[in-house]
Amino acid sequence: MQEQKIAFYKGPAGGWGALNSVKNTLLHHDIALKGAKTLLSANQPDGFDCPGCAWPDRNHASTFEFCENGVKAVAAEATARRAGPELFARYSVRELAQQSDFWLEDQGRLTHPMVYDPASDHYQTIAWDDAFALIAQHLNALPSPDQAVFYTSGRASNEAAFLYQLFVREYGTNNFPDCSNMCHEPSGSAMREQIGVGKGTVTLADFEEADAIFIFGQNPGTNHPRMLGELREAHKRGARIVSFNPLRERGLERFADPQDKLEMATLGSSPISTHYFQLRVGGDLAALRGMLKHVLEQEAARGGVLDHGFIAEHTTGFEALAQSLQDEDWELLAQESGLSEAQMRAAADVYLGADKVIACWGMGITQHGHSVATIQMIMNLLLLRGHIGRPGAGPCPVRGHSNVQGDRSMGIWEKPPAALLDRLQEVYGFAPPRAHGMDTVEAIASMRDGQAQVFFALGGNFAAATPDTYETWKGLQRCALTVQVTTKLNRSHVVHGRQALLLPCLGRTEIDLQNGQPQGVTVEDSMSMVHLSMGMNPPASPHLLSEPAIVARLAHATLGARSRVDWLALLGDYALIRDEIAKVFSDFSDFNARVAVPGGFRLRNTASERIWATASGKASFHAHAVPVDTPTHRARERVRDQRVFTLLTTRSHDQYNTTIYGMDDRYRGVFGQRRVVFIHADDIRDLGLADGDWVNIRTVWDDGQPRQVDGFKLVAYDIPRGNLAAYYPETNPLVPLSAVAALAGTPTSKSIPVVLEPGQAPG
Ligand SMILES: Nc1nc2c(c(=O)[nH]1)N[C@H]1C(S)=C(S)[C@@H](COP(=O)(O)OP(=O)(O)OC[C@H]3O[C@@H](n4cnc5c(=O)[nH]c(N)nc54)[C@H](O)[C@@H]3O)O[C@H]1N2
Ligand SMILES: Nc1nc2c(c(=O)[nH]1)N[C@H]1C(S)=C(S)[C@@H](COP(=O)(O)OP(=O)(O)OC[C@H]3O[C@@H](n4cnc5c(=O)[nH]c(N)nc54)[C@H](O)[C@@H]3O)O[C@H]1N2
Ligand SMILES: [Mo]
Repeated sequence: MQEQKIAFYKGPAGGWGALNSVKNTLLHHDIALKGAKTLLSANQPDGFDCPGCAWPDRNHASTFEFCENGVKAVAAEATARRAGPELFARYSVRELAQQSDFWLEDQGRLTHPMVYDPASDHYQTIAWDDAFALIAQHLNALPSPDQAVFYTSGRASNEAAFLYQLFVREYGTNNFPDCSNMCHEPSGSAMREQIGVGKGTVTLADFEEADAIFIFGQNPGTNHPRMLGELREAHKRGARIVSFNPLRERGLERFADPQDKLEMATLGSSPISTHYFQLRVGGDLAALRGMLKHVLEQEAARGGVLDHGFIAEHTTGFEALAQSLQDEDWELLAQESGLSEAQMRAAADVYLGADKVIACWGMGITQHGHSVATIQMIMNLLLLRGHIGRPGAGPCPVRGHSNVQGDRSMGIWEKPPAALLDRLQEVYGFAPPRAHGMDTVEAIASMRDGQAQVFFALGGNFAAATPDTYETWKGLQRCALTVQVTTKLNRSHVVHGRQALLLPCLGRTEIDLQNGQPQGVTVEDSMSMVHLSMGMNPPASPHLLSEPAIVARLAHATLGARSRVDWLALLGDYALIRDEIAKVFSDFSDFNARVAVPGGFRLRNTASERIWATASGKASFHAHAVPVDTPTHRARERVRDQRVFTLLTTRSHDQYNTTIYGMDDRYRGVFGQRRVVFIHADDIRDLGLADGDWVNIRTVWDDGQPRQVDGFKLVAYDIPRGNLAAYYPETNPLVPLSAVAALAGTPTSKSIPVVLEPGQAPG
């Protein structure tokens, strides 16, 4: 077993640490030269799109952009390890369920379609056609199509996602819970209302021009490493980089580019952030109110601060916002944000000193009860000086999964706009269901309550990624059938319905042959660039099907002659699927020709042209008060005899969401372990405990249901008092199903009210 230690990390993000980690990854997966070739093709014009994250690529230039966590993602898929029928013969599902998430993933790629056999409690092989027939039989037997749930994880290609939503809507439901519900849903909700578009407006070219970049609640050193390259260049040009984060994240402080020979030879590194505001968890809204107040005060004092022309021509709601800030109380803002009045004013001065401002944000903003309001405050800040729809400026929600934005563009949405449904009806002649479907949290409740009966997942790991783990498990286990389209073994395969199928698919790095011709798929990155992705490795097994093939064959099996779509014909050539996409979505007109250009094309974004697709035809300011009645506030009212903390759950450096690559979190100094909880040293002392002691973590919630995880080690850390941080997914049992963001339904995984009690090392 690996040594467990806590050792403060002194090096920069990137650098030799990253190269060393890559070497170990390749060794572990037994990837030699083949791996090198694979890696060099990531994000290249004729290669595949890196499945790591949604950060865009620099012009698909000829040099390989080094990204440690991209390498881990690609290597995990290209691994030489296999989880074939022998594995399932050897272990019963009960035995598999006792293994760790790390162990399950580490068995390697699935090779055959498998069906659960209740008599032996083993998965057994099944022929593809029999698998599709079984699903079709279940779907067609349901009293209502709304009793089936179709989950999507954001790695699915545009082609797979388009066919999927078409099939499911022709079948008769809008039940499309997806990973976006747990991720950037609040960004979409906030921005659509405000600027008429639920996506960011900036491109990489804007990063070259910005003179201030604000980063709220995001850890790019781990989750979007290639973003550090942009930030480093911006810093070198003299741009201000302002981070808001309760934790001191190494990747936001210093970075060494492994491709910079001088930096590597001299052990040098570049600073990233010029300003670091270590605010309280959930304190961003208060901090933003402070910044806005300072901006308005400066306008009153010296004038010429606001972009009055922009405000008058392009916006509504300014007066109400100004009014609400007038009597705002600095003391309240300081108390709720954890920043002093001087710090909030200093942050606002950076904003005022810049002509071109970009604001980025991630999960530290979206996974709170008041996330939509916080995002609207970020947008307010940008709008005050017209930082949208001009070069070098704009909002930049940094998406997670590599095609999560594309999946939404393709119609994977439980609340489809009427225009999309009208168009589907026009093009295909069936009547799509009009009622909104269930999001992730609603789908869990429905399964748990015995209503939804069939759960189908196009990728992802529903059993581990979702909140209130045991509620989710009850739900999945109550289903008549669960189906997982997937590349590797995970928790969702061992927590299953009465009948269960594992359908193994090609990964994005693999060659996809249809009719003997290699097929490419398309993806859309976080900046609305759409491009082609061609796999180049031989498939992990000859029995795999592509995701489009699985969806099309399932649609054919389920809908048969009653379908208006010739599913199998579409499958023969993915260019035909793209023609269908172009028919339904005008933004994708001439799709095949436009995507044939290396690097692809950018989807139109009306807000970046200062055209506002909102009800009023203008962009809007929204005044939001500081929340003083959050779950933590309420828990502190109720629990007087114990200290109530706000727990944030986050990713380590060695994981991809629920996929655990390793047990280290290098930049935070944690090695060989994951059951740790970061806490301020004074809070440890006040609890009467010591650094390294074991604790149990218990949620304080109002439904009487116990939620607790046991055996976490206290790690004294640079984090505000009253706040805790621990890793996801181990802490998901703590997130109540009913704890969701207002107007977005996103689980509030970054603000869980909890108490700590002395515990023991896990046995
Ligand atoms: N290697 C790797 N890459 C990934 C992923 C991965 O797991 N591994 N996941 C992908 C996915 S799906 C996503 S969505 C993205 C996620 O990427 P991120 O958005 O970076 O998500 P987290 O790791 O959850 O980190 C959130 C950051 O927000 C901070 N934070 C927490 N609470 C608050 C708060 O209240 N206010 C502020 N200002 N900050 C806060 C945390 O300290 C942490 O630095 O990354 C994508 N890329
Ligand atoms: N507590 C807490 N919970 C969270 C979060 C948090 O920060 N804290 N973050 C949330 C966020 S932002 C997200 S996006 C969700 C993630 O939720 P999901 O997207 O559901 O989870 P992943 O872990 O990304 O899914 C990994 C699985 O996808 C499968 N897979 C990998 N590649 C492919 C492929 O090419 N095709 C197919 N079909 N399958 C593939 C593999 O079997 C792998 O086990 O989790 C959310 N949950
Ligand atoms: Mo995500």
